[in-house]
Amino acid sequence: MNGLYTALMCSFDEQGNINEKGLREIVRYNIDVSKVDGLYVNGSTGENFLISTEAKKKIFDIVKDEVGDSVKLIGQVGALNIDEAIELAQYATDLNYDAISAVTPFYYKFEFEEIKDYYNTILENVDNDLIIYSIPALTGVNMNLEQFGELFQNEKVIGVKFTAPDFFLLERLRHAYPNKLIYSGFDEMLLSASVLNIDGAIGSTFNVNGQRAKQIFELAQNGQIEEAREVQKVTNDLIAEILTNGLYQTIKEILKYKGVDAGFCRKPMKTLKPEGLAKARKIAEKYL
Ligand code: NGF
Repeated sequence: MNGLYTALMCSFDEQGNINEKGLREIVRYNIDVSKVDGLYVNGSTGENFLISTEAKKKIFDIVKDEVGDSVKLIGQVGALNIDEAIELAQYATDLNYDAISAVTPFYYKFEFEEIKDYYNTILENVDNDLIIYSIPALTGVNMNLEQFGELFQNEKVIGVKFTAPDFFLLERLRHAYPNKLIYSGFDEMLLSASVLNIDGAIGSTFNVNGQRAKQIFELAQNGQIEEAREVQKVTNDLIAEILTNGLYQTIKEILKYKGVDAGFCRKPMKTLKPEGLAKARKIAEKYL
């Protein structure tokens, strides 16, 4: 399960329906061009929290059908409705997803014991391994070293997608849990996380910048830090421009520039105006 995983985008039409052809093209681009090691399906980048349970299942189906066993698949199933999370966990498992992942429950300020119960309940109902999806900036859920340790006591919790700029905690986790998988979640911090000996990374910008991300990770693993720093610098120039123009919308426009039918984002995400579209094209021409 080591390596680089694209947090997969989904192609939607202007009404917000899944564009199956476009989704298959995004998958192929990631595998054939970016050559990532795996896909993280129905995460934030997949606009998971904006779509129905049926749509999530359909995306799991299409991606598995397109990928077969060629790369690893992690299915994000986390939901505030725990029955939905279990249903999706079972669904992805039946499709032979290599692991499931679940975002920490958010919105209500859950106590840690409730969060632990959420993960253990999902895992009691499914025969698969789970990766915790920790993204405090979006969920408001901050867990400390001891709390991660408590979640890791469940053997089926095999790791964490660590999307936070807390390198002290990341280093402590790596040191304390050498046998758990740690994936970095912020693409702009990939090198900094890689030198701490993470097992891989999961990122949205890998949809278009996967080759550079792989270089950063591999160079860092080989101790070629100067070279990795240069690639991270270009990557961060790219990410900075993407972020100022609209993260997911711009990645989709770059994919379109590359000939991939990446479609639109679902409401309430905005549609880029002509200036934004022109800017996205300029970014694509400059970096990709
Ligand atoms: O998009 C976000 C939201 N984070 C992603 C990634 O952590 C999300 C990150 O790649 C993800 O993996 C998922 O789809 O579940 C950023 O987009 C990137 O570093 C640019 O800031 O924060």
